[in-house]
Amino acid sequence: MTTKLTEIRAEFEARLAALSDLDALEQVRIAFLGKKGSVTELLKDLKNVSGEEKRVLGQEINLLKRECEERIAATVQDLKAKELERMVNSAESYDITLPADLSTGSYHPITMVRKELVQIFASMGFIVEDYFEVTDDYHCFEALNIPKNHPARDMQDTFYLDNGQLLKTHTSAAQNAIMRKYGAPVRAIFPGRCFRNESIDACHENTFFQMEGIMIDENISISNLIYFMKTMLSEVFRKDIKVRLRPGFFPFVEPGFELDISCLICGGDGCPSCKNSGWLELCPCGMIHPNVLTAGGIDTDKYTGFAFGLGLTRLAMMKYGIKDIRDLNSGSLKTLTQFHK
Ligand code: FA5
Repeated sequence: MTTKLTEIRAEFEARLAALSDLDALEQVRIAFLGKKGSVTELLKDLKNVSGEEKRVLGQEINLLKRECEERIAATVQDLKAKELERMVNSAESYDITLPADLSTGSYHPITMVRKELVQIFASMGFIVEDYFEVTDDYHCFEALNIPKNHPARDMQDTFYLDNGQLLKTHTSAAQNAIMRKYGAPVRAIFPGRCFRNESIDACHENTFFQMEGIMIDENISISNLIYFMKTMLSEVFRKDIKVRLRPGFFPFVEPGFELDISCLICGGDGCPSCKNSGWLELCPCGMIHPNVLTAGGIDTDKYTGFAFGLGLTRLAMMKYGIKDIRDLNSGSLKTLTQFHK
């Protein structure tokens, strides 16, 4: 058996020295250490030996097995390093002078409407701000005149973190921070991702986008609000669309409105995308409540302002004729790339 052991060791070294890739190395591993490999067979044959001889041989075979394993692991590293070197030095390396392949990748429909809206509002003097997705109770509710236990909280259940923070339910959560950052006068929009713990259907998602806007200055009135909403909608849709403005309650505005558009999927007849009403709630808005201005450090004797919270995801649905909101979070390239211009 000792002679056999020496022969196997020599054969293993010879085969290792002759191979040049990982596939061949795997074959060597199977031939020596696999279920029916020669080293494994040696170990099985030990059962036919007894006493002191069995102990000594057992140690020698296990030593050979360990040697083979270590030699294989080292050869793997060696082969990988050689392959890398070959790729770096060969024609497979990048030619950075080649033109970019612009066919790969496209903007998500929500990104496309967001970019368009940013352009529209920037041209009207609005600054564009960003805000966190994780915030706290104060910014999401209390600073917006929604104290604890206020019934309006029922409309916006969210996801709470162990540290007491929460995922923002609406972009209005940024109002206070923006008022404090810029003071008055200010015109700002702030698009962002929102989260709600609610059942999803063709027009409701648990993760969706809104775009908030505020304008605070001397003598701002509902006429200014209506002007900006009309301008925004006509620029986004570039066609006449039916709009209705009706009273709406939000504790952070007074008066408050719901701005709905006639559903562009069914033409107003009613379908799952508009909950069969023919209308889609798109952009609630109103005059900022004095309590909210005060919380943001704004002098309410001098300044008034309006705010709106546009449903960006729903706007993308209407603009691109997407019947089911869930398609927008689907990650399906087949669905999402077809809107790219
Ligand atoms: C709000 O979130 C208020 N913060 C809006 C606001 C801002 C009012 C400033 C007044 C002044 P509401 O919950 O209605 O309101 O949501 C606003 C819009 O976001 C809706 O009209 C709708 O277009 C969109 N939206 C709301 N919930 C969802 C949802 N689950 N999935 C998709 N879009 C939604």
